[in-house]
Amino acid sequence: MMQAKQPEGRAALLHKKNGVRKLFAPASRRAFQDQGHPGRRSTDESRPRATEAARISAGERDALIAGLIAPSARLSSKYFYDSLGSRLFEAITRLPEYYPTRTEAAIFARHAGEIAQAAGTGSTLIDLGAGNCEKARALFGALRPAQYVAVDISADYLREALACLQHRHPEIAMTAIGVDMSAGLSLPPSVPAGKRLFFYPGSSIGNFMPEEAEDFLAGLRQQCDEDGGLLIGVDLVKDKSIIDAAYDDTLGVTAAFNLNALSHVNALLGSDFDLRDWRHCGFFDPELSRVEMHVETRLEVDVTWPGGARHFEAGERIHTENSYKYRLEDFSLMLQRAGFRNVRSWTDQRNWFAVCHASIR
Ligand code: AVI
Repeated sequence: MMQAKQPEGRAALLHKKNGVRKLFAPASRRAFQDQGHPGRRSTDESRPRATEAARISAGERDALIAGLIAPSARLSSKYFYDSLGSRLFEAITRLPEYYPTRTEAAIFARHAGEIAQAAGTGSTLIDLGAGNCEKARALFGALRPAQYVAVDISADYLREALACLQHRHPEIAMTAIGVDMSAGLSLPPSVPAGKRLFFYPGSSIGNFMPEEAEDFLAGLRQQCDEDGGLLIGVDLVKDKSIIDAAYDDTLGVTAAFNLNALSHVNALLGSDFDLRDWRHCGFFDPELSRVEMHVETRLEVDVTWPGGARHFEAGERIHTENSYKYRLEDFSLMLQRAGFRNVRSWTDQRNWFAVCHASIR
């Protein structure tokens, strides 16, 4: 569903769509008793209960509650990205342990010329999950896009970032689209059909289940004319200790990012998750080739929201995210199954991360 045009001018065509992400595989559960928090903390009136239950559709609310009350509780990773969550994610990207962002940036910097040769110049650069728009901005010099379309779930954050970028690059036409891409992406008619270069950096593709990832890529393929293409970053399989550290950092920023999803849910649902009752849990599962993130109760708790409630045992988890790590050969095959051709890839010296370009013809 499209929203009305925003008043801020070129950089502010915002569209919003409430989509429901397919749910992830059931989270594992384990019995756990935290010695530091014995006994049970029950809900009480002294806890803050957020009342900003306005920005959620009935369908999204139902899906959210269905996840919370499922035997293995789950929460879509889209709930990470309220305004604070987007800033916490930005902080994650600067952590010493979180290698993907700086590794990818180094690949872009080192191979910008070859990437531009493969991708061409003068295209409509469609930045999926644009965030602060920094990654695309760094490529403006090499790719020289005619138009820049920034897409992100956090519309407020995007609007700020794009307003600033438009000021610095008045020569590039810019459009912001606030949309939950996990439900699929449909671009407004103002985005030219020809010469579309989809830009999907950061290994966000890893946050889809593999079959969903392939569908998503095939959907992008459908939205390209023959002269279109895709420039995408993907995190590669590597030693577990490196990945574990990236998703459970010493400063606790990833923990804050994960737990903040519960605050966001409180604001949307009017629920009373008390963040003091929950801890962060993030680890790489080599068998499934994915990082799993969960929030886990420190003790037995009851969570309530208008019209419903859920009891959680001590040590019970809510599965909040998967982040798949690929072997480059497998990812290249996935691109081809999705309908892309001429896959070219660039990696760092340690083979930790890959940037791929693929075309249509
Ligand atoms: C956005 N996405 C690619 C990040 C990732 O690495 O899967 C999200 C994230 N979750 C924890 N840290 C970062």
